[in-house]
Amino acid sequence: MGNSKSVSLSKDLLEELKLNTKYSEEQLCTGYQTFLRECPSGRISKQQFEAIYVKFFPDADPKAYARHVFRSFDSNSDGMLDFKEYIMALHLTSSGRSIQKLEWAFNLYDVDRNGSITKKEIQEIVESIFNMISKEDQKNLPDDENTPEKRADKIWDSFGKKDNDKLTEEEFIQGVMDNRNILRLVQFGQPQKVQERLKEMKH
Ligand SMILES: [Ca+2]
Repeated sequence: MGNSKSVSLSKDLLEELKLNTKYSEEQLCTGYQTFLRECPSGRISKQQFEAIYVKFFPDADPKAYARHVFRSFDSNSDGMLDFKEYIMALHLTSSGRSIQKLEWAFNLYDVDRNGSITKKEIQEIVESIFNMISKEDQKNLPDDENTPEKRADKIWDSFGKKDNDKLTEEEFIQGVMDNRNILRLVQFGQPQKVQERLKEMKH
């Protein structure tokens, strides 16, 4: 097998990822081997990234959400993520309210990347989150948040904003820190399925 040289993660990158994520050295190293097997170029394309979501949400339509997540990590907009960005995506999309996760959530909602969030941007992301929830699960949502419109209204009201106002990053992070209910509304509540992807990489 002439081409079987194993490529390992550089020590610097490994240390950086261990420091900034919840993943162990073993998970990161085996994850890297699996990543290289599936993406031999060392980078994952938007289409491959979407395919992961499609695989884990067969009952829903996760493509729009996957595209938004991808956009929020593709800082130079070249349509590719490297291993570091990919791992950060897995890490930051899991629920929690560390500053790092909230900064990412702000970037997710700032669709046009102009540094503030409008109500329309909230609606766009909330709609993509709704597409991830199966019709069956949507039936169990409370009355005032069981459509994308209602949920976006509720979020916008919780921030104390009027329709044409804008939300800065500081206001967004402060609002979510102060109010667990906003956190629940802005996050996608089922990241476990995507997280399973990394566990799979253990083999
Ligand atoms: Ca914006």
